[in-house]
Amino acid sequence: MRIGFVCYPTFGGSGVVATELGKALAAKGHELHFITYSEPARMGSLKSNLYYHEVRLSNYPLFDFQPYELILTSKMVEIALQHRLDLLHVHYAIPHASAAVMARSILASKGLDLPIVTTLHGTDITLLGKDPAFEPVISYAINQSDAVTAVSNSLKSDTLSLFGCDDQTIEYIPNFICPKQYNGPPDEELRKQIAPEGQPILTHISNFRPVKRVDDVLATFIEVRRKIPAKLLLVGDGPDRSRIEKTAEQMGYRDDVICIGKIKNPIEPLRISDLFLLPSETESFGLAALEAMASSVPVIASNSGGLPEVIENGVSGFLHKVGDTHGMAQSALHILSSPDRLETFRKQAKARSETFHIDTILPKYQALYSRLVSKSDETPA
Ligand code: GMT
Repeated sequence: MRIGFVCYPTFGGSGVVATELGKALAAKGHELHFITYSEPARMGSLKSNLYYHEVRLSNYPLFDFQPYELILTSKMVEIALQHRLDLLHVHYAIPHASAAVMARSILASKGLDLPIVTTLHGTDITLLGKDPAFEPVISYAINQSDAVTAVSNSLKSDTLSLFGCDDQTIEYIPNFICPKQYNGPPDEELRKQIAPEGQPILTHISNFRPVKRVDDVLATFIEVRRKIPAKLLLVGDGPDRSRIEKTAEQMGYRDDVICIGKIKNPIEPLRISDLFLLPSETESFGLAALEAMASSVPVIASNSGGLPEVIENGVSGFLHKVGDTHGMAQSALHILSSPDRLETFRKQAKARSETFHIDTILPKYQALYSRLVSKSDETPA
């Protein structure tokens, strides 16, 4: 099959899922065309049936704001015609789904029938979907897509209640991991740099947006640190990063809180971690938590959104109410206070992550694509 993929090429979970899915499909012999404004962060080395088409913005002086959606739409049309695509799979509703709906209409006028799959990832529904500035467009694009998938049951039910679609419209296909990527040994040098005296390392990885509640990460860590020696490793960047760094310093934890900023591959810091903290306000799935578990790192998280579908409370980590940093710190101390218990949680986290093995999830996407493509072959042009 020749498949077009549209996603955010950045470090966000939706881009990671799209890139890993595209790479796995290419490895199965499909021809994959990524249509994005820069090369997806996790793309790695190019393979013969994996292509990247850049959406280049115009610098026409009249535009105060670039009409990105229109440029993207035109690029989708161009690539679909040039490579005779069988299907277009867009990740994240805004503006990818609405651009795809328009591209499909243009292509139909040129005799090409191109089914669209839209995968909803979270904030496109839970934050932006509620915003009247976007709601009518998202609603239309979801209802016009040939198939819609959601990465958790929680996101599926949020979408159904926000947009009033019927239950059959949205298929639940969870995110996944490729376990072999996580199996290497920890970098002991790096571990020593972060925690020279072998202190436990608590890690948080995110885009440091308010929805991640990074203040709660710090509050949880400080409560743990008051009881035992420990280090907090912060990975990523975003609006709340410098405030958190300043707060850590003002509270006297400058040497214990290490911020390494954005990195391409989060697996290295995960491999040297003992616990992962994800106290988000909401999280449709929590791919970062799944990646931590795949690296044998138990997770302390909030029990919101799709997180309880990923982390089993008391088994692969612990879940607490949003904002309950005391509970989170107690759970962290409970796990860290016994090496045997930590080892048990590590094994359980790893085992849980394997239920999201790509080999289980990939066939669900392939089945969906086959259904849509065979349906479009039956439809007279
Ligand atoms: O978490 C973010 O803000 C990034 C966002 C994205 O679109 O990349 O992540 C969302 O999609 C991920 C992949 O499906 C999910 O694992 C994250 O839980 C989801 N984020 C939220 O719902 C806040």
